[in-house]
Amino acid sequence: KKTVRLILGDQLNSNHSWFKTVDDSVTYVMMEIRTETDYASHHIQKVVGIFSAMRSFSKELELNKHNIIYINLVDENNLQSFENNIKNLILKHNFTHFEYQLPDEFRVDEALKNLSKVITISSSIADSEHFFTTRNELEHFFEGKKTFVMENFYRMLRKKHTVLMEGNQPLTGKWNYDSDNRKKLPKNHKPTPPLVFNNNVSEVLDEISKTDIKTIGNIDAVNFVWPINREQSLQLLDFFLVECLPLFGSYQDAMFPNEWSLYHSRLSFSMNLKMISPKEVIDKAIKEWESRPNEIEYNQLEGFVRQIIGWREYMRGIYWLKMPEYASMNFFNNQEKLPDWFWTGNTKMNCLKDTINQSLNYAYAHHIQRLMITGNFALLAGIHPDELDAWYLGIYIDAIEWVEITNTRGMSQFADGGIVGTKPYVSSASYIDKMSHYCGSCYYKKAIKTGEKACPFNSLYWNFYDKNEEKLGKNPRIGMMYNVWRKMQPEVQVALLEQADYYLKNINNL
Ligand code: FAD
Ligand code: DLZ
Ligand code: SF4
Repeated sequence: KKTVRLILGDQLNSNHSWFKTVDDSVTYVMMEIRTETDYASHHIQKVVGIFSAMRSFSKELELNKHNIIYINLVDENNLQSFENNIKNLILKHNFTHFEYQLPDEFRVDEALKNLSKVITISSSIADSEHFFTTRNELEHFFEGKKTFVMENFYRMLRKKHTVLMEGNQPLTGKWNYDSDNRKKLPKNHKPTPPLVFNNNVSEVLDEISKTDIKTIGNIDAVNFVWPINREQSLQLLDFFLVECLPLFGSYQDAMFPNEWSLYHSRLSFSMNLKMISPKEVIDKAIKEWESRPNEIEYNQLEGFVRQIIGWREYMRGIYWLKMPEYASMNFFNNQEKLPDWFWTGNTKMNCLKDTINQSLNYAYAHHIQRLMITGNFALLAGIHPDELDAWYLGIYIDAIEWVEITNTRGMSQFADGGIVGTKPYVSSASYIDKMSHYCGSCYYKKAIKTGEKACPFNSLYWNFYDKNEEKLGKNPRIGMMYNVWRKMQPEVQVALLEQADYYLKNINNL
């Protein structure tokens, strides 16, 4: 028996049982290919980061004496797709068995299932041994239910995996600390500067530059900031635990100009590529909290654990339950194009300028920027969810479809009509001002609703509710907003709608 095992670019899990023993009859294969670089206009840091991490992983396997074939992007005999390269290798090396790990993306899953059917050798599938849940666990959990409440799924997983439990009860008796975790950053507070890695990735960048791969964003190839192997990922985790965890929850929803990561962990890239596992991240966070009882309050820890064991697993479950239909859902029937400045940051709106510029510079924005700045604006402006998915799938270093699309179409755009969220996340300037320091230095005025320099979020907000009344009016969580809207004088309503209309017609000049 001669086995070939495929490792995808987001399966860099060195603790996988595949690697426990060295078997000379097994050959691993990894490949840098155009089907993967071209399904979105990826940020250059995303392509460089993934390739660098893949190369580093393959070297590690080699050092551990595993047989490995690594196909470089520019290799002459690279056939540029999983299917064609695998077929070619089977012929060339006379492999008799093909194995792969469950992919996390629907498209790749279909492609590999299909490949297994068309090749003449046998094949088998292994689990990726990364998540707390299986693909279908969420589906079973919510069987027969009309709604999919994240909180319930999260609580079940806390119990099932005995995370922060005291018998059958949550530690402290309380499950949810969200209400403690919504503070604005004090004006003079200087957050800890983020740990960055000064990786030299010029070689990878040069090879990509030789091709016609379309990328977006900026890169410093001699000081590449992202972790590109397990060791650096663990360093980033340690840095987070020591420096950021004590304030993680408090400032989870805070935004500050030119502060691109605040107290966030930036571990999504490492976790999504499986260089580190969610279990080890959570276990270490709990240990840290136990060892520094006077410094780390429980709400900070619970806020972090809920993101990983809660939101991350939940989104994966929704993805496998709802794909492929999910990718074409458009509840509001939004049809507009993304404004040009989403690709340049060239807008006078300070919150959007800061969020987009940092996304172009670092391939990263933290959750509330993605949700309440770019996502919020796009929903208010009626942007087509396809346009937005393409943007989010390209621009962020951690963007893999299973977690990108559920957050974008679901949580942020409500395009799924309320599977992931109970109401659309939209706001006027007042929320943005409450959570950030963007408005003070903005060209637009946060308190003005119509007329010159009126903040666009204000009129677009009411325009959104007005336009979607048929779809939202009956939602009990939104009814209050409609009461406010209906109580406004007709001339005030008209002025707001005219202002919104003007901004939408001139969207590229905002
Ligand atoms: P932290 O704030 O430090 O949180 C810790 C970890 O919790 C993250 O690393 C992540 O693994 C997990 N997490 C937190 N929130 C979520 C969430 N909503 N869904 C799933 N996991 C979560 N996350 C991605 O990993 N890839 C994406 O492509 C992606 N696209 C998004 C698009 C939109 C419109 C929105 C609103 C959110 C998106 N998210 C995505 C979720 C979240 O914003 C990122 O996981 C987070 O910002 C990553 O930064 P961090 O590691 O510093 O997170
Ligand atoms: C995102 C990405 C990119 C840009 N390039 C590659 C690649 O060349 N080879 C590869 O194996 N994987 C790549 N990936 C990640 C894949 O798209 C990812 O494995 C699938 O989305 C499965 O989740
Ligand atoms: Fe953003 Fe409006 Fe505040 Fe400017 S005033 S930063 S556009 S919310």
